[in-house]
Amino acid sequence: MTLRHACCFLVIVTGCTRPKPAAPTGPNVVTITATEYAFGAPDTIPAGLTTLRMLNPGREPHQAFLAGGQGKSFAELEAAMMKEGPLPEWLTIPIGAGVVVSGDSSIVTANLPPGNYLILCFIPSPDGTPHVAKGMSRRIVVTAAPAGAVAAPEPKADVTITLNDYSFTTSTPLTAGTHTIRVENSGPQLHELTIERLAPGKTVADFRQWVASGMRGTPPVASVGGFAGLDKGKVGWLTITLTPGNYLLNCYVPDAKDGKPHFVHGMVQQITIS
Ligand SMILES: [Cu+2]
Repeated sequence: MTLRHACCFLVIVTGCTRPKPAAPTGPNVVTITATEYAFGAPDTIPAGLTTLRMLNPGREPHQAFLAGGQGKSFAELEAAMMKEGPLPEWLTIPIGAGVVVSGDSSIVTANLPPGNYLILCFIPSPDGTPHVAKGMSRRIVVTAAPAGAVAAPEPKADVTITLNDYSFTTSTPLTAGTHTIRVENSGPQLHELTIERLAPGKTVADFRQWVASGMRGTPPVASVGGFAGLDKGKVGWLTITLTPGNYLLNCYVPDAKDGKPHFVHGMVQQITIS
């Protein structure tokens, strides 16, 4: 064997035995920090199964959801998200941390397709202005996963909540403690899962009455977290710790047809956690 041949041989052998890229043991973890009125986040993240760790060191409650659309520019996304009424048909929200109160945090997981996204917060300030109008919008690019990348295993869930037009279906009653909830949107449109604690003595009827009165005065509910936005046919995971009490499962997404929040169409359900 000549030296040249030996080299080729070595190259071939090395090529054959090069280990395959190791399968990730879990989702890619991305930290988003929400304050008044801005997000701290990376500019670019890879596509694939992603966990958003949302921290709120601010004073007001915040949310953080990713809004995109296939082939859409940042300018197109920004113009669409500042408009009121029904959301554009092309809009996609693959992941989002529901309302997180001051000093709290949230963990949500979902598969992120590549594209341009805005990280957004629509929670209103005490003056009624949604945070997005105060500048709470940040661009983030999700880049395509490298060829041959191995998908991370899905989180293990102990309960499934299915979102429908216009209801929630829970596979097994929620109990006190920490749960990873598998959230499935069976469509036919975008929905969300917001978990709200009812104030002592209050019921879903008080919530409806509060809405009917223009949401004035002390709200009968306080959000404890949720999965903000989930495209139809998609699945996400919400890890949350719940304490005993009366709660609402709620959806505030504006309807695709009339622009009214989904709870107006009946997508609000009272549950008791013990
Ligand atoms: Cu909904």
